[in-house]
Amino acid sequence: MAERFDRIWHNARLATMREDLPDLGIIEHGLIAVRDGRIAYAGTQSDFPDDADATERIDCAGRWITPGLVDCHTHLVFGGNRAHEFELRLKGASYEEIARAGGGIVSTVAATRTASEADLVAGALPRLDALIREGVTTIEIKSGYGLNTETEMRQLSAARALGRVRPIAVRTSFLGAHALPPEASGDKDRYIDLVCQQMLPAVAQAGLADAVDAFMEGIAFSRDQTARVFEAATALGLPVKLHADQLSNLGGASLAARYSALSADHLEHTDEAGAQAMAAAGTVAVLLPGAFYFIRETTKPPIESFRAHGVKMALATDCNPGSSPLTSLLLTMNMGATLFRMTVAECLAGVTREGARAQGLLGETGTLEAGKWCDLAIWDIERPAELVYRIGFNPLHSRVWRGK
Ligand code: DI6
Ligand code: FE
Repeated sequence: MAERFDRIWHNARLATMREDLPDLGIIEHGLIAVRDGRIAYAGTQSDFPDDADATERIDCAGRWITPGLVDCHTHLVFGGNRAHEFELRLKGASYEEIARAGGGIVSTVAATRTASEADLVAGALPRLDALIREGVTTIEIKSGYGLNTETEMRQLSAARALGRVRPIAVRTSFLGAHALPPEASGDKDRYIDLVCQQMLPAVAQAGLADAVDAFMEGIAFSRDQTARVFEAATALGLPVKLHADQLSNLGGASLAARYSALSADHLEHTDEAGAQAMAAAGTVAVLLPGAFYFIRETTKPPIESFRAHGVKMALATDCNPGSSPLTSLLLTMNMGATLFRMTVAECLAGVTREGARAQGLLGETGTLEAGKWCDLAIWDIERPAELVYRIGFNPLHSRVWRGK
């Protein structure tokens, strides 16, 4: 009896991103079949049974299909914006001057605290829609602009709500240890107590976080304070990740590796030992060229060292109002290639397979393989390099989420 499928895309060129195939895992005369929202077949057209039965057949006319894109590091949900601060910076104002004038991260915290959940969802939707228009099917969204239990939970709840009003998989990360709120009066240790003893248990109890993140930096939290957050997360069974070595090398990469972090992110100042530790722990390097570009950083992440040690590299937007107001993964790939000298294959893997791995979702998405969610991006391009090469051009033909 002929096998039944819900839908078939034929006459397609597949960049499967499969790890067992070289480069992009290209299949020239490819076909994808879906059943119940999962890929039932992704391979050559000639190996697919002729007599297969499908409710719908879509002729791709030779278009390319990649896995739906994954943005594995965003701060998509926040109140207000910081365009005014950007103007002041262009006129020469320093970070300190802006902070003293009520700007910086504290201004986003104030705007987020006064926003309702509906306000936060409405504010994030245009950003989310911009990403969706480029084929993003899975996104990570962090808290970190509430810095008290109530607002952190509202931010995470808004992130979950986004996944209900749009066809996209949302994974949330609790980032209570992002910055010190004004009411903490400079006492970072006491604030970390609050994060570990009150905020994190409440967030975990409500099932609002899929992972726990922290910002380890001179201007944020120390190695010891970060380790305390990681201990608390681990005790609650939540995986960790880290904003590491962005502005200075405090050994963030190796701390993340010690806690088997899903990912360590930014990494501009990571050293050889950090790269080695990440490789041994299987911690993914999430590179964020948008933030590098926007704050005019000049030290690049140690790409050569990551390659040499076999550290997996993902690329993400880091969409946030202060250091990366970026809502394009296509532009992120171009920046990964131009600013960090990543190859086309590395850039494409960075927004698909490795982005999925960085979220612990490689079993569900990130490559075109039977059994995974049928999340696809179908492109009007002649060769995959076009996705990385063009600047500000979106060749997405259509986007498929869970087979639809
Ligand atoms: N790293 C950054 O660059 C941003 N957060 C972080 O952890 C800055 C966030 C902001 O300025 O709003
Ligand atoms: Fe970030």
